Amino acid sequence: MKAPYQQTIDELKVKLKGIKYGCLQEKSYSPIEYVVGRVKSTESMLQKAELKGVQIGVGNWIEEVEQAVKDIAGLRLVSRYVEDIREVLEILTSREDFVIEEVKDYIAIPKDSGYRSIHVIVRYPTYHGAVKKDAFCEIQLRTLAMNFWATNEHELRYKYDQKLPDDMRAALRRAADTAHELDMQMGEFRREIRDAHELNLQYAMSNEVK
Ligand code: 0O2
Repeated sequence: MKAPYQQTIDELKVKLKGIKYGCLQEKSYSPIEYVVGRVKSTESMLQKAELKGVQIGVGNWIEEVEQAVKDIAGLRLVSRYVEDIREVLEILTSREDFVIEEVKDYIAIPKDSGYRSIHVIVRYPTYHGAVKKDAFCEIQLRTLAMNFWATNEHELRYKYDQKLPDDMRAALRRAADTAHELDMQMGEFRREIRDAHELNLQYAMSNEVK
């Protein structure tokens, strides 16, 4: 049952890396720093399906699991700047090799935990054996700072069996806001560098004309 999802990850990883290398070739900069992917563990998949009301082992339960859990296939695109994430989202929206089902913008409205990211749920056609199968895949778009926070918070949550103590939850929320401030500051520095670079170019060109 998981094979088409592994294939989805393998194929989309190559395609999304194509965005990175194409941009690097074209303008010596890529809005994607790196791409990672995984197929969800069976345990985590069944747990999530049960939370969403699927009765495991009853009726058409495998199909129900696949409908309920949209991140059996999961890819993550990590960028340097929030601006880059918006650019990547635009590129994904223009693609014709998958259909975007839903976009969840947890940067505009962060989760209560402080989690920030953009999730793009896509439907991707795989050809497995002689059969065509549309597989859902969740593509998470994060900055390096968002990913640093989320990776640590995820690990802590598992350590505490999903029940983080209140003081730790509050501290993690503050840390998420700090990571967001850092993203904003870095974005500002980048704009300043870009403006200075453009001024230099204009100055050099005006001197050439003289
Ligand atoms: P894992 O281990 O990453 O696979 P919904 O379908 O909207 O009812 P769902 O399916 O939970 O809700 O989707 P959502 O909210 O978009 O979250 C899916 C994934 O986003 C999670 O997968 C995490 O990877 C990540 N995520 C969401 N919220 C948080 C958060 O508060 N902290 C961290 N660190 N990650 C988060 P799973 O299933 O948790 O597990």
